Amino acid sequence: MAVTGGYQLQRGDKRLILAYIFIALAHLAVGILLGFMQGMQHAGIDLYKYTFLAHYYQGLSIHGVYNALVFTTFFIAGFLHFAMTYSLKRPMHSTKLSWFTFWLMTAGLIMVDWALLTNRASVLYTSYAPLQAHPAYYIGLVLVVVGTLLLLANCLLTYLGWRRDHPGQKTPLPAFGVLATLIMWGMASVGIAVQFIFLLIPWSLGLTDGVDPLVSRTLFWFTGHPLVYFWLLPVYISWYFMLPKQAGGKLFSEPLARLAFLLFIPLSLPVGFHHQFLDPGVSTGYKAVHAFITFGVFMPSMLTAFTVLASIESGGRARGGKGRLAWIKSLPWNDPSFTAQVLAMLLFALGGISGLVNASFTVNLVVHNTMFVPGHFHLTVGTATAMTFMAVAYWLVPYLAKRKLWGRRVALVQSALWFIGMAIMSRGMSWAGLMGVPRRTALGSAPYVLPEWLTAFNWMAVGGAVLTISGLLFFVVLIMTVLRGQRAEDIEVPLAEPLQEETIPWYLDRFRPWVIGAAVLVLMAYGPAIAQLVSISNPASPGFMPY
Ligand code: HAS
Repeated sequence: MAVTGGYQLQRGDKRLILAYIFIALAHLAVGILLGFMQGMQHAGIDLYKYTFLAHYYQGLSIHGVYNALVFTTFFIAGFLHFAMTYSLKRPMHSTKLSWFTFWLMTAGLIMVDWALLTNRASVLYTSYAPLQAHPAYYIGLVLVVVGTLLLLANCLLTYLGWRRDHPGQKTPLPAFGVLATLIMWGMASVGIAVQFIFLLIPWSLGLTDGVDPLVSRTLFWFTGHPLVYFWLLPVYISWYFMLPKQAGGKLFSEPLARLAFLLFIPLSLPVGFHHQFLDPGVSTGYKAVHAFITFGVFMPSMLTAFTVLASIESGGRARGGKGRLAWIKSLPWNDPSFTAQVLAMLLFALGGISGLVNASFTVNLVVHNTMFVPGHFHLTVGTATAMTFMAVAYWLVPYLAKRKLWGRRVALVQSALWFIGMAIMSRGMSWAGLMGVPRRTALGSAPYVLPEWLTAFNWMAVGGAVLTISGLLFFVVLIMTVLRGQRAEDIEVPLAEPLQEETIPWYLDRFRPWVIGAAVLVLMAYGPAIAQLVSISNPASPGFMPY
C-alpha cells in the first residue's frame, strides 16, 4: 500500500477517529442483519417473530437509519477528521471542540437508538410526517447534525490557520475535498434544521397541534438530496486522492478533480424536487427546473468517472502494463482495498444510470415509490459508499491500530461477495420495481403479490444472503486485525500526487464564489416555490403512530 506523507497523527486524534469508526461499524453490523431479515421477509420467511422487534417497519426504520444515516455520518466524521489533519499536517484547531463534537453526536445517537429500539420511532429514515416519532428521536438527530456542523467549524478554523502559515500555497487536495464536502453539507442542512426545530420537535412535544406534511417533506428533501452527496464526496476523496496511489499511479488531473468537488457545492442543493415529482402542491415549472439541475449534478460524477479511470490507468502503465486494455491486468488486484473500490465503481456506474432514470420527469412516474428506487440506492449508498468505506477501513484501521491487515485473501473474498450480492439484489429490486412492486412494504405478508413477482423476490433474498455473509467476513477481518494482526509501526497512508504539477486558477482553490453561486441558485430554484408552499400551508395534520 503506499507511501506515508511523514506526518504522525496525535494519539488523541487516532483515538477519536477510531471511536467514530467503531460506532459507525457497530451500527452497520446491526443494519446489515436487519437487511437480511428484510430480504427473507420478501421471500416469505418472517424472522422478526424470533426477535424483540415489533414488526417489519420497526426493522426497516432501524435498517435505514443505521446504515444510511448513522454508519455513514460517523464514518465520514472520522474519515474527514483524519483526511483534514493528515493532509494539512497539523492537528485540528481545537482538540476540545473535536471531543465535544464527538460526545454531542454520541449523546444524540443514544437518544436515536433508544427511540428506534423501543419502537418509538418507526417512521423510516425519511421521517415523513404525519408519521410521528418520540421527541427523543428528532432531538437526537438534531444533535448529530449539529455535531457535523461543529466539525465544519473546526475544519474551517484549522484551514484558516494553515492558510496564515502557508501564504500563496495551494490547499492540499484531501483537505480541499474535506472542505468542499462540509461546506456543501453546511448549506444543505438548513432544510432539515428548520423542519426538525420548527415543525417536528414542537409537534412531537405537543406544543403545536399539527404539521403540514407537504412543507415538512419539502424541507426534508432540501437536505435529503444533498445528503447523498455528503455520503458520496468522502468516497470521491478516496477515489481521487488515495486510490491512484494504491494503483501505483498518480492523479490524472488536479484541475478536473478540484472542479468536480466545487461543482457539487452549487449543483447538489437545488434538486430536491426530483424526490417530489409526484407530490401535489409543487408547480410543474419548479419540478422541471430541479429535473434540469439534476442532469447538471450528473456531470461532476461523469468527470470523476473519466479522471479516476485515467488515474487508475496511469497506475496500470506505471506497473508495466501495456496495450489498450492489457494494463488492467497489471493493477494490484491482490490489494483488497484497491479491488473493493474498483468493484464499487463498476456498480456505481449502474447506480448513476438508474439515477438518471429516476431524474427523468416522466419516467419517474413509472418507478417512483417502487422497488426500483431501493435498487438504485443500494448501488449508490449501499455500494459506492459502503464498499469504499470498507475499503478505506482496510488500510485506515491497520494504520490507527498499528497492526497489519489480517486475512488479505478473506478481505478479497469479502469484497467480491459484496459486489456479487449487491449486483444480484439490486437486479431483483430494479426488476421488481419495473413490474410495479411497491417499496417499503412487507411484501412477504401482502395479500396482493402476483406470481410473476416471485422470481425477483428470490433474487432479492439470495443477494441479501450473500451480502450478509460478506458483511460478517468484513467484521471478522477487522476484529482479527485489531486482536491478532501483526504489530507494525509503518503502515502507510496512500496519498496520491498529481500527474503534472500545474498552476491552479484562483477560483479552483477558493470556496466563496461557489458558495455565493449556490446561494443564488437555491434562491432561484427554491425561493418562490417554498414561499408559495408556506403561504398556502395548512399545519393541521395530527401525528400518527400506526405501528
Ligand atoms: Fe439518487 C433517490 C437521482 C446519485 C442515493 N437516491 C435516491 C434515494 C437514495 C439515493 C438513498 O432524480 C432514495 C430516497 C428515498 O428514500 O426516497 N441519484 C440521482 C442522480 C444521481 C444520484 C441523477 N443517489 C445518488 C447517490 C446516492 C443516491 C450518489 C448515494 C450515495 N435518486 C435520484 C432520484 C431519486 C433518487 C431522482 C428519487 C427517485 C424517486 O422517485 O423517489 C447522480 O448523482 C448519479 C451520478 C453518477 C454517475 C456514475 C459515475 C461513475 C463513476 C465510476 C466509474 C468508474 C468505472 C471504473 C466504471 C454519473 C464515478 C472502471 C475501472 C476499471 C479498472 C475498468
